[in-house]
Amino acid sequence: MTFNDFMNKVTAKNQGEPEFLQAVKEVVETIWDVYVADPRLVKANIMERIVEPERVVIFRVPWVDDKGNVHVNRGYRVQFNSAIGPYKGGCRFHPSVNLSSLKFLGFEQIFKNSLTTLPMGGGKGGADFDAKGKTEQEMMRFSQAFMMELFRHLGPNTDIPAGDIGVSGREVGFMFGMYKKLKNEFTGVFTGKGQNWGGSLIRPEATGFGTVYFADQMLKLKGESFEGKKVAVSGFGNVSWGATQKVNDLGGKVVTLSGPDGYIYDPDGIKGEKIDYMVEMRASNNDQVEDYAKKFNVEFFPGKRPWEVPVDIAMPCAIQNELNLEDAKNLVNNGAKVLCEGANMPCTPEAIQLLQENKVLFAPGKAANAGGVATSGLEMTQNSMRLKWSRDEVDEKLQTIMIAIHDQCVEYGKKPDGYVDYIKGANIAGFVKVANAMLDHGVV
Ligand code: NDP
Ligand code: 2IT
Repeated sequence: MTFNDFMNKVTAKNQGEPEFLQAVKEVVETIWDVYVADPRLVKANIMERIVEPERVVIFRVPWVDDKGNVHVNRGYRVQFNSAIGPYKGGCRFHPSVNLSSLKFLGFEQIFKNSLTTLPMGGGKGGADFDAKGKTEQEMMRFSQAFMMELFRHLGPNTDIPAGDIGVSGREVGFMFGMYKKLKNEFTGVFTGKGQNWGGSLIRPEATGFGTVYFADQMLKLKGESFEGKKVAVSGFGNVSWGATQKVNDLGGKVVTLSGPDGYIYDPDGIKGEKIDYMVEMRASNNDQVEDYAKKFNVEFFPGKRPWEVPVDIAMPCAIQNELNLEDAKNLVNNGAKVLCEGANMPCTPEAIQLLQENKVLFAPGKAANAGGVATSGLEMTQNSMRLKWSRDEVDEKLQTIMIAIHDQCVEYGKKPDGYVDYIKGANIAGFVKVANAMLDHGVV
């Protein structure tokens, strides 16, 4: 079978799932040569098996709002691959959630989790629920209703969810509480838990910190550092918040944030109380970054994305396909040197191609944002051992893991001219481990 035959078959089988097909194509085109060079993998038909989820659960989530109106949302859990460990991946509450977006996220999670060096399989879940304008009581009732079905599919050795867009510590608390009640047992079945009930220090910051540690490795390879660099960040949620803190720690300056409403430009840099304000904005369920512009008296650009601002480093940290060809052209023309994805698949394929052609160092989310799930893995380890590591211990382990991921990307992605194709490197390194585990397990 050729790569084109393979993609035609997958496309025919997954009609109406554009994000999933986008993710599959990006992975498979970079690993195809490695795959066909190993007759054991081809004989076991690993490629067709790895793009098929082991299981997808779709369920009704009925809930009652504060006025007594009954609503119904659709809940999902995609249990994609358990070859190297139990299913592991976040839950997303966002109106854009559908089977395609969760299959793309679950698929990416397989390779990301493999790269972390920890024993975690790939999964993802969520619901097409819009948190905008919801009260805390409504968030609780929805989270509980979601868990009333999902609980039966989870377990500390089966499937361990976490947060993602629209699901932060508060929602994890509501879901964990309902899980504990229904199962009548206290197990670390979620990660991103509160510090008093099994959570790991650094987990809230981990995705953003990890992305910056990864970008720092990319810069080091060029003999550079974050010191004095201007950085554009998108989003204003969990990942953007952690990334902004760590860029400051390393001597860089974050000058943008964005929301669905537009972006803000803060030439003085987002630091100190401004970073704390991000948490407030995120928790308000207000859906707009314009509040930042009003509070700190900076410029707001409605309906625009931050990639038109001249910066050295771009870190998209909001949502899939938020950075397109036109944005990539702006970044290249303005001299950006590094693009490191904090979100999952935020750049379109056309944008990535242009960035790579222009030798901008480009790191895909599955490598660069793996610090979140890696620290989830560390949370699971602490839960199993029934102890808690210090902030420094977790941070040190996170840094070691991000360096290991970077090393794997360089090992498999370095070209003869020295340019590192991080996409290729991440995909091959992530794939080889999972594919070999699938071979070992026979046809299951
Ligand atoms: P959050 O919900 O905390 O933040 C998402 C942010 O992006 C919100 O501020 C949201 O605004 C904003 N946003 C949504 N749509 C757009 C848009 N079209 N343009 C600009 N901003 C937008 O989620 P996270 O920070 O947890 O997740 C962000 C990304 O990082 C996602 O791709 C996620 O999959 C990925 N990720 C998250 C990890 C984690 O540990 N949390 C780990 C690895 C990856 P609003 O709320 O107003 O919609
Ligand atoms: O996309 C991701 O890696 C996450 N949302 C975190 C998953 C996790 O299980 O910590």
